[in-house]
Amino acid sequence: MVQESSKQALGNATFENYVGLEQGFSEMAYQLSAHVLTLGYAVMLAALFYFILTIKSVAPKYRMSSVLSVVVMVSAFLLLFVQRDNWVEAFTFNQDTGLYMLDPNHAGDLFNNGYRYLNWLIDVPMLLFQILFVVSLKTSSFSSVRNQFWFSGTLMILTGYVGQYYEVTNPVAFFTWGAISTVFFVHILILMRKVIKEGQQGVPDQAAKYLGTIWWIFLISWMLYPGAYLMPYLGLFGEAGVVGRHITYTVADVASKVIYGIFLTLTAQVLSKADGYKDVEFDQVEEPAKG
Ligand code: RET
Repeated sequence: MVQESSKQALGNATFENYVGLEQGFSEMAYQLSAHVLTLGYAVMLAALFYFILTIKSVAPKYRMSSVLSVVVMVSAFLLLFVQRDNWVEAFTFNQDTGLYMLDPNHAGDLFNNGYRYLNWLIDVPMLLFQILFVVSLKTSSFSSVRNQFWFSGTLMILTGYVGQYYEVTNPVAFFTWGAISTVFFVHILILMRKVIKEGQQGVPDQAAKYLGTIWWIFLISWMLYPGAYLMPYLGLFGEAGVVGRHITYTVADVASKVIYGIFLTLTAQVLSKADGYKDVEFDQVEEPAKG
């Protein structure tokens, strides 16, 4: 699917670079990619304020969930900022073709999604631990679930990180590493389902409902990442695939980090109220002064 001469020039580079060298990106595809990457880090910064400003709306025992969201927002903001920079630096406008292209004599970095994978090494364990500070486990042990989340989360990403280097040059290595990564992913899904089911027992209806929504947000958004990994094999080896990957990652990032975190905050607010917690800043305003 790619020219042999490009393989010699680009080696293990990801398919974005092959498309940039052989086909180029139209103005729309290039700008849309840059804008989607920018939207990603803008959302992380906005959501950072949400998680800081709502921290006192939940009882102290649930606040670690907000703290972990803050950690995730800061690390995702920085990474997505760098990722966007990497995109605009890698391709330059070519006046002869009217397209943004990879210059064969290009001196800087090629485009690479590796920053994302390394960011996930921080964010995936944080996102998995986060829910353990909101739900009360009935039969499973907190430390055992935490360690399994950490183990499988880390190995899922490291194996995927190795695999993504082979997406153009060595499909066998690409799919083998991808399959190993998927084993850890399935383990995480099973564990998360169990955590949510246990968390739904004995809590107010509204909290159980929110936890049900969290399961679907989690399942769908996390499945988008392997979808983006497979993008060059989905019949989209061209600018549509490149733009499609940026959009997929951004939707997945916003859902798996921000929307998931907001629903955990909402769940913790319901549980806090049920525990008799009153938010000093908001609740006093709502209730008229007595006397
Ligand atoms: C990889 C490699 C191919 C197989 C599978 C993968 C799964 C990745 C996932 C990533 C989730 C990332 C999140 C980041 C948030 O910051 C590594 C792409 C199954 C599920 C939630």
